[in-house]
Amino acid sequence: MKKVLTASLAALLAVSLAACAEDGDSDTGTGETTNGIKSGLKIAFLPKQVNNPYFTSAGTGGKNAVTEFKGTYSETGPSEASASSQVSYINTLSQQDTDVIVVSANDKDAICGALSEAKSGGTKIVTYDSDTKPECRDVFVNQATADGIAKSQIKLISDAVGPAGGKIAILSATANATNQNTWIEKMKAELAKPEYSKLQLVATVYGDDKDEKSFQEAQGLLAKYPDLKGIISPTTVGVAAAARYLSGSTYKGKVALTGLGTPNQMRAFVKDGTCKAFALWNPEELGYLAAYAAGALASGTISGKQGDKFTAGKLGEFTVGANGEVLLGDPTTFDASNIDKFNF
Ligand code: RAM
Repeated sequence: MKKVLTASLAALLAVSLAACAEDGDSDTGTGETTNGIKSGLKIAFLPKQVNNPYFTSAGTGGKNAVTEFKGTYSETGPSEASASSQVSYINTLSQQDTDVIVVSANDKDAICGALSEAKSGGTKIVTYDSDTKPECRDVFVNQATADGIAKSQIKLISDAVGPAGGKIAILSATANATNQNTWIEKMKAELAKPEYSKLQLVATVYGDDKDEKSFQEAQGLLAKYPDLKGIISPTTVGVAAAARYLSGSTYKGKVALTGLGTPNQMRAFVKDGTCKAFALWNPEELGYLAAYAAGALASGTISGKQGDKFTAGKLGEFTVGANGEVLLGDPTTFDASNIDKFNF
């Protein structure tokens, strides 16, 4: 009798184990977590470049999210943010049957073909930070509206330069970066408004998101325009390098600096008076949101069409907007009064 019972128990166990295996390896045995995201998804982050603290923070957020919904997180990418440097990574990731590639585009056109191929092979594509063409991805997770970023950058430089105005310049990242070029275009439109008529944009230069090159470009701007009144650098690499140059030069405190920077890289320069104020969103939250969008796409709870809704863990519910865009929120402005409250 005992033998018979044991045998039927074993059979029962085998049946339920088989059911679990079919559904995937989630805790609930249904293959889904509470956010409706399947467990076991392979999510790969592909930043513009791997050795940039901004993308390291975004990666931390991405990893936290993927861990929450029990997927496998990985990060790979080039060390230089050049136009076509991401293509071979995209090809490899799609050959490895990655469920979602989460990519910040160095160039909206250069990666489009590789992304489209990956898509036709079944990989979902999320862009974050810097978009490709809408038809080459499923969803773009945008940090803040381009309009909002541009308005805040121009207001910050105008306040820092003061009412007399004068010559200003932009120190950007790479010449092909989708995000940078959108912001520059919007900043130019903002500068055309009557309230900014005393500010004159004399140059836009590119530091390629390389520290040394950005430093040299900042130096070059002052050599060419010794009467320059301000620099806007909408890149975390550029603004930190320009701050380092200005802070060690005779221009410290005379040439205003603002941009998009991380509080940790800019803290010393706010304290020594090189930069009064700058802005940024939280890159960790950007990565976290992008990972949840990736999970929702790969689980089929969203397709990327306008009106689709998903829950991004602790950040709450988000809705996909026009052109498959999901918006994180408003950027924060950092200055001496609040910079010590942030650690990224
Ligand atoms: C750099 C990169 C990134 C940009 C930030 C503000 O890290 O260029 O794409 O969004 O700066």
